[in-house]
Amino acid sequence: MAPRLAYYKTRTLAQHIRLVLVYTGTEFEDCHYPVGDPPTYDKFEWFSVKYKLGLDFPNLPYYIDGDVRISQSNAILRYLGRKHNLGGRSEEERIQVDILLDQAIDFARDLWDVVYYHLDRKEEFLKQLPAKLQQFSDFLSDKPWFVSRNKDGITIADFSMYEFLHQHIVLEPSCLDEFDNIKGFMKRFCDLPRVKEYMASPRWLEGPSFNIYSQFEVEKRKKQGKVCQEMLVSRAWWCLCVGGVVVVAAAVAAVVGATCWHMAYQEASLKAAQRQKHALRHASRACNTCNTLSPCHWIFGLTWPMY
Ligand SMILES: N[C@@H](CCC(=O)N[C@@H](CS)C(=O)NCC(=O)O)C(=O)O
Repeated sequence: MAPRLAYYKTRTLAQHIRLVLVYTGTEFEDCHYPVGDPPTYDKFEWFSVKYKLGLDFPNLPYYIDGDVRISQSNAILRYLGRKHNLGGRSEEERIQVDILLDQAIDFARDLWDVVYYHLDRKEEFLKQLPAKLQQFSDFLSDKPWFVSRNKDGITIADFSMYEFLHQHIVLEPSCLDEFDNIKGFMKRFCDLPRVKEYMASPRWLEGPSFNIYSQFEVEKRKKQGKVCQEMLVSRAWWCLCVGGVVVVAAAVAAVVGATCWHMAYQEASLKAAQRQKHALRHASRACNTCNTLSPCHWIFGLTWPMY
């Protein structure tokens, strides 16, 4: 069975892993857990299996290949790096790969903080971005890849760097303008034959880079007028639900009321009929003379039916 990489239908923390799998020619199931519509963004499908997958620390992304079950994106990357010899070829390279993997995650996390929760801090974030990019640019220097001087020396760190740099471009398309060596790296990466083929295929997930509930994506939809539509649809949906509940409750109340009334009516009719019958029987047993059930009836009327 093909290994499975699971995440949402989003790039954020899984695209660099997808790219490693593609680059290494690994057949894999690209599993996307759905995220529901606004305003709830329901993740029911993921939460219904989260604790049933045999993962020690259930999370997304996860990677399952037979008995190998891994969560934590960098752990997945390191596993694939070891498996496909993409983790650095010397101790010095391996150290640099490790540093870069964590540096790349820190770099991306600052971005996610803005695009997911604090879009109002975008300007402040962009002011600080060139200094961070300068560090990466200095580290890359004139090498083809972030760690290796060898043109065949791509490592898992390059996949993280490509993807997280790209996510910065999504927020600010001009952010790499001043960094020619990083732009060269981005182009070199996209020109890798398997990557190029993947990017032209229907399997390629061009976007969204950030999940649909991130402030960045919500803003984008607002600009396209979609949020208004979503709000209308969601309100219409709530009205429909509430209306439905009211109608069902009214129908139940009507049925219960009618049944109670019918039973009460039947009971009253029955009682009236019984009273009438009782009166008739009483009349037929009453003494013609005294018109009462006097003790003489107990003596002379034993054959009369008893009440
Ligand atoms: N440190 C973890 C972070 C994983 C994480 O936060 N995943 C988010 C999506 S980016 C999620 O929705 N996880 C599912 C969950 O918390 O149940 C990693 O690098 O894999």
